[in-house]
Amino acid sequence: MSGGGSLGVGLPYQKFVSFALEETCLRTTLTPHPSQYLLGSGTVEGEDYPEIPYPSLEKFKFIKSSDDNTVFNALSFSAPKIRLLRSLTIEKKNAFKVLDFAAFSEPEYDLPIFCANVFTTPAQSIVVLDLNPLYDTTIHKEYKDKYYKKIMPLAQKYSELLPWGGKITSESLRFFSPIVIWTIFESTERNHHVLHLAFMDYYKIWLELMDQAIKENNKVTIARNREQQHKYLTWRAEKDPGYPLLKKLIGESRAEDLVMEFLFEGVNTLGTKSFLDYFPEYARDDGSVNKKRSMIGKSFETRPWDANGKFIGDAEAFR
Ligand code: BLA
Repeated sequence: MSGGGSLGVGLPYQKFVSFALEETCLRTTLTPHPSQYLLGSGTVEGEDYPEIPYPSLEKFKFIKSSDDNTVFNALSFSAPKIRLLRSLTIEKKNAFKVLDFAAFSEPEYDLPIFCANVFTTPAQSIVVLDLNPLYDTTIHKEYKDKYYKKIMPLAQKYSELLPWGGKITSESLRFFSPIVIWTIFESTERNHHVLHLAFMDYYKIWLELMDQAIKENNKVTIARNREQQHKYLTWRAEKDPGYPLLKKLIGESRAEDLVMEFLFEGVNTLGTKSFLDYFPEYARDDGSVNKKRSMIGKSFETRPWDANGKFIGDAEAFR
C-alpha cells in the first residue's frame, strides 16, 4: 500500500470509536454518562456513525476551539460494569488528528483501564494502546498473570508490527502493562491499518475481560481498586502530554474542565487524595506541584518486557 495521504481521508478515528461502541453494545447496555456532550460540530460526512443521543451539560455544549477549523467530538457512557467509557477525537484539517479513548470499570472490578491515545500529524503518529493495569505489574505478579499472560502472543505480534517508540517519560511505565503498544510511526495508510487492527483486537480483549469479570464483595478490595483508579486519574489529569495542546486550542479554563470533568471524570469524586499525596516527588518547596512532566526524565530505549511479559528493564528507572 502506498504511504502518506492518510490525513486526507475522512476522519479515521471515528471508525475506531464506532467499532468500539458497536462491539460494546453487543455485550452490554450503554447509558449516556452525565459528562456526555458534543463539542463543536460532530457530523462527519460519509461516515457511518451510530446514532447516539447528545444530551449535554450546557457548560460544555458550545465549546469551540479558538480557531474554527478544529472539530472536537466527545462521547461518554456508562454500563453495568463500566463506570465510564469515553471518547474524544479532535481534528484540525491538514494539521493533526487526536484519538483519546478510554474505559474504566466500576471499583467492584479490578479490570485494567482500556487506553487508546493517538496523536497524528501528516508526518508521524504517536501512539499508546494498552490495557493499563490497575496494579503495577512489575510488583503484582498475580495481577499480571490474571490479565496478561494469555494475551502475550497477540501483544508480541503487534509489538513487532508497531515497534517500541523509544525513550519515554519514565513515570509512564508504572501505568503500562506488558502488552502496551508504545510507538511512533510514519503516518502511512499501512501503519494506520495495523493500528486499527490492534485497536480492534485490544478492545475486544478488554470487552471479553469485562464480560467475565466477577463482582468483588470485599469492601477493602473495592476501596483499593477505587484508590488505584483514582491514582491513575490523578496522574493523567495533571500530567497528560495532551494537556498543553488542549489549553492552546480551547483556553486554560475550558481545557481544565474537559480534563477534570470529562476525560478523567472521577478525579474529583473517586478519592480525596491529592496529586502530591500520590506523587510526593513532584512537591516544590512552596508546597505547589512541580510543572515538569517528569522528575526522572526519559528512559527505556527498547521494549522493557520480553515475549512472555517478563519485565527486563531497569525497575529502578521508573520509581
Ligand atoms: C505525546 N502521549 C505522548 C507521549 C506519550 C503519550 C507516552 C510521548 C511523550 C512522553 O514520553 O510522555 C501518552 N502517556 C501517554 C498515555 C499515558 C502516558 C496515554 O503516561 C497513560 C498512562 N494526546 C492525547 C490528547 C492530545 C495528545 C488528547 O491523548 C492532544 C489534545 C497530544 N501527545 C500529544 C502530543 C504529544 C503527545 C502533542 C507530543 C508532545 C510531547 O511529547 O509532549
